Amino acid sequence: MFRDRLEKEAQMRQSRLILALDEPDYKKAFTVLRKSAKYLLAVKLHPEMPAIWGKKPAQVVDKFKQLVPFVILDAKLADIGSSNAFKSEYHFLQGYDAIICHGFPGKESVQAIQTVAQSPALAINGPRGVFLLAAMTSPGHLFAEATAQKLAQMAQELNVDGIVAPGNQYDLLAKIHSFAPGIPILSPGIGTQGGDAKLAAQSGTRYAIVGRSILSADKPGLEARRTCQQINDVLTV
Ligand code: O7E
Repeated sequence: MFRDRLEKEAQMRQSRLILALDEPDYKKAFTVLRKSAKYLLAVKLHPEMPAIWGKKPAQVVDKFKQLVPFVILDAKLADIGSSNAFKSEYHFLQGYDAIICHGFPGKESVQAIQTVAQSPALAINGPRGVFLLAAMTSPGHLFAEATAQKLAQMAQELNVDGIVAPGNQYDLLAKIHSFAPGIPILSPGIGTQGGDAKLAAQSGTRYAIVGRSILSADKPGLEARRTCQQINDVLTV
């Protein structure tokens, strides 16, 4: 499974840090990536970023993969199965290693992406990954605990590669972890959105997704190293 590749690489690289490269200036984005790459397991991109940078997605993915093992697409797919299937196929063909999707359209919609991710043509170098979002970091989000519980249980049942859950809401995070103990959690919300890497890791986060606190640091490499170390202090790598 993709999550085994992710875990193996995390241990080899001694990093569980994923950089959210939300920077519209390509030159700046690439400089931050270059300076922090040594401390990163992956980069997370929104689907719009290559176009914002005036580049083709496959070109961006190829270039970034010379610096980090994985490029994850934050597509937050939330459609019916047949649409999720062709959208995810398009994205995987650009070289992305894993895709993030919503679970609220139902099991079949997530399974449609998993089927594409595991198809022999795409999984030639190992299966691609599917991460399911169970709750969000944003203030006033509508993922009540009961909803997050259902989404986490769905993630466990479908045996997805990971769950996305908020690194700035430790109680909810811990509950999601308890509802799907077998599925690793990837957490945004650390740094600028108030979450603390150590507390998140203690509450169930296995991989941290961090953007602005690294992107806006005077020394992004040092900030990436610091965040990477904070997570490693809690989780043995
Ligand atoms: O706050 P930052 O700058 O560290 O960036 C966080 C990133 O995580 C940013 O790209 C945002 O779009 C994303 N994110 C959240 O902030 N909250 C969520 O609940 C979910 C995500 C996300 O990445 O979803 C898929 C992983």
